[in-house]
Amino acid sequence: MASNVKNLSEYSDRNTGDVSDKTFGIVVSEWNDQVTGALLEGALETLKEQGVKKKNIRIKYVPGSFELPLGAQLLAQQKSFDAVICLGCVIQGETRHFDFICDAVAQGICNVGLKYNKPVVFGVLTTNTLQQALDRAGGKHGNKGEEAAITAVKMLGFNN
Ligand code: DLZ
Repeated sequence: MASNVKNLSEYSDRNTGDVSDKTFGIVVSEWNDQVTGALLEGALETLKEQGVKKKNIRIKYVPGSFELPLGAQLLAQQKSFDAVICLGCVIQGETRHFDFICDAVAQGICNVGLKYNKPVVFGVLTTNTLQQALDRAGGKHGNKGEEAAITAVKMLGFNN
């Protein structure tokens, strides 16, 4: 999955319109909260930079990434949210649990977006080690929470 473009937050300004009146739900997994807390910080900082008002952002927590799709659905079904951002971190262990969680979460989040016709962003790190996750949550590989936020902003501008 590697590419020359490493950070979505450095993508073009295409589709980044005025989101100052848009509303965002953010669902955060409590599992690996050192990482997901950093992803949340990155997402919030980016939304602020894009002009999103604090009162237009609602943060909800779920126990683990497996619960992100349901959390996302509970927000997405509300007309009051224009976009939902899901933040999680699944780290490979000794069993196949990782594969089941990652597959279910990716598919589940995708389904919510398609069902409700609104951006539901997959801001979930799926790494082999905690260090790889930290590297992507404000470390040497940037902050994927920022990228999740900019993805939501760009998708809101899709029809413009
Ligand atoms: C159980 C579990 C394990 C082993 N690992 C992770 C993980 O690395 N990241 C994560 O977000 N959640 C993990 N979980 C919890 C599951 O996502 C879920 O909360 C439980 O299986 C209960 O449904």
